[in-house]
Amino acid sequence: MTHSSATLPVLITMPHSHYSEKARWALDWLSLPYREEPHAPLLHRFATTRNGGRSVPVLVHGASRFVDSTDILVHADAVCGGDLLYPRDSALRCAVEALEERFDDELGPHTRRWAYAQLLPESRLLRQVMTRGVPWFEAGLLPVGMPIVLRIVRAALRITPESARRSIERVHGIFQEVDEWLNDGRPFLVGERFTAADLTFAALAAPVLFPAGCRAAYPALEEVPAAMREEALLLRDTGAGRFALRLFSQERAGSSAVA
Ligand SMILES: N[C@@H](CCC(=O)N[C@@H](CS)C(=O)NCC(=O)O)C(=O)O
Repeated sequence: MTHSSATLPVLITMPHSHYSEKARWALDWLSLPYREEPHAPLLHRFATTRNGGRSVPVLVHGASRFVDSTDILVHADAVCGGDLLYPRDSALRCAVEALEERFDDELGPHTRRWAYAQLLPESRLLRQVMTRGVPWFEAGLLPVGMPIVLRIVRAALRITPESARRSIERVHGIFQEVDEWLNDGRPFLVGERFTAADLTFAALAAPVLFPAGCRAAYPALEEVPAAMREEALLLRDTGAGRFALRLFSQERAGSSAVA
């Protein structure tokens, strides 16, 4: 597929966002060329609201705007001919959509809350990952804006030691469920091949696994607080954790992003 720069889809992201990694992975996996436009937190709102959204990712494709990661995957799959991330078979497609929604609504918010709770005291480390690839003036503003960003994140995600503990318990619960599904030896969550359900599970589990191959900006596992590192190693060593790491190593190869 050829795209002139005028029709090249633009993916608006934040460097450390796992929902952005979900959309980025889908575009890469489908080999759909796009240009990524990463923004620093808070400043991302100038780009997203201009395009009718709030959160990242947002995909701008010609005259169309997709302001939710699932809508981006569905659109990209259709543009590439369909029956790729979403099976054409309606029963299989329903199963994929149900799992994607479940991971979007439960797994994503809980991995994010727990990861932020561990990293909020590590302001320097967070600033490094939050500015990777963003415009220079946004990177320059973030040191000044960091205290307010951290305060907003803590309030918006209702982060307390107690809520962080509940979130990691919920993550363990979902991992256990996925372990049980995989126990029958199935290679993927739905059907015989990689789908949006697998991709969504692995991308949204990334903040607790730090997988090799993940293109969201994360600190190296050696740099994070010891308690976070130990939890990540524990989760990596579960059936669901190993499954997510395998998906990153087998299904997250090339990038179709255009510089
Ligand atoms: N349902 C949305 C959730 C996206 C989301 O929560 N994005 C976060 C980053 S991981 C965000 O942009 N938060 C800041 C904001 O809402 O302005 C999707 O799937 O795209």
